[in-house]
Amino acid sequence: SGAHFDYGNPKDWPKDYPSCGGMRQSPINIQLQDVGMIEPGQQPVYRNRYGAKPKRMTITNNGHTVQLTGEWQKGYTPTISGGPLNGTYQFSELHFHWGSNNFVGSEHLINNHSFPIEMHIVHWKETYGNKTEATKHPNGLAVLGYLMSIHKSPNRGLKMMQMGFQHIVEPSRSTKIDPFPLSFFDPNVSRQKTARYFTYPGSLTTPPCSESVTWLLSVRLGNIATHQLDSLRRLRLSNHDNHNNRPTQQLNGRSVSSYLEIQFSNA
Ligand code: 1SD
Ligand code: ZN
Repeated sequence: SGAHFDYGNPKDWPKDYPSCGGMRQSPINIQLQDVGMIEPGQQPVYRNRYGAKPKRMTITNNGHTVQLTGEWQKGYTPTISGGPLNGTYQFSELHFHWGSNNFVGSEHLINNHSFPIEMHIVHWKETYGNKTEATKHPNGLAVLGYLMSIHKSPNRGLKMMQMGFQHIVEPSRSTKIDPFPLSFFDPNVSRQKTARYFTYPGSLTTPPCSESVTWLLSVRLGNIATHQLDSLRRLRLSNHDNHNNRPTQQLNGRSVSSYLEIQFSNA
C-alpha cells in the first residue's frame, strides 16, 4: 500500500487520515465481564475451504507487516460466513502484528492482557464485488483475529512463510512461496474443533482506519515458537519501527458479543 505512517506517533494518524479519529476504531481492550454469552440456537461462524491448497502464494513486506496472498482455482477461494455476518466474505490476505519483545505485540487486549502476536485474516463481502469497494461500507470487511501465545512447537503456516523471508527483509519486497492451505495456521496443540469468538464492529487498525470491519477474535492455545517471533522482528519495517501494533481505542458505547466458530478440516 502507498500509505505513509509509522508506529512512533499513532496519535497523529487522524491528521492525515481523519477516520483514524472516528468513533468505531480498532483495536480495543476486551473486558470479559462486559461480553455477552453465546446464545442458544445462535448460528456459528463457518470457515469454508480453509483446507483448499492454492495454485500460487506470495509473501510481501509492505513496510508495516508481512502479508500472505494466494490464488485459488475458480470457486476455491476460502470464505467465511455465519455468526454475526450477513452473506459470504472472501479471503483477501493475512498478516501479523507483533511487539519489540514477547510481553507485548497483540493489537487487541483481553482484560488488559497482551499476547505476543496477533494474526489477521482479512475477508471482504462478496456482494460488493471487490475489496476496495467493500472497504467503503460499514459491513464490507470481516477480519478473523487470532491472539496467539508462545509454545515449543512452531506454527506450521508461519513456517512455510519463513522459507521466503530471506527475500523480503527490505520493505516493498515480494516473493513466491510453496502453496499451502490456510488451515496450516490452525493450532496443532489443541484438539478442539470449535472455539469461542468475540465480535464487535470496528475499523482497520492501520491508516486509513476505515470503519468497515466486523471483528471476529479468537484466543487460542497458540503454537508460535519464540524463534518464529524473532524471524518476524528481523524483517525491516519503514521508519525503523520495531513493532506494528496500534494502541487500543475507545469503545464509545459499542458492545462485544460471543459466537462459536466451527472449523472444517475438509477442503
Ligand atoms: O494492517 C492491515 C492492512 O495491511 C490491510 O490489510 C488492511 C485491510 O485492507 O487491514 C489492516 S488490519 O486492520 O487488518 N490491521
Ligand atoms: Zn492487521
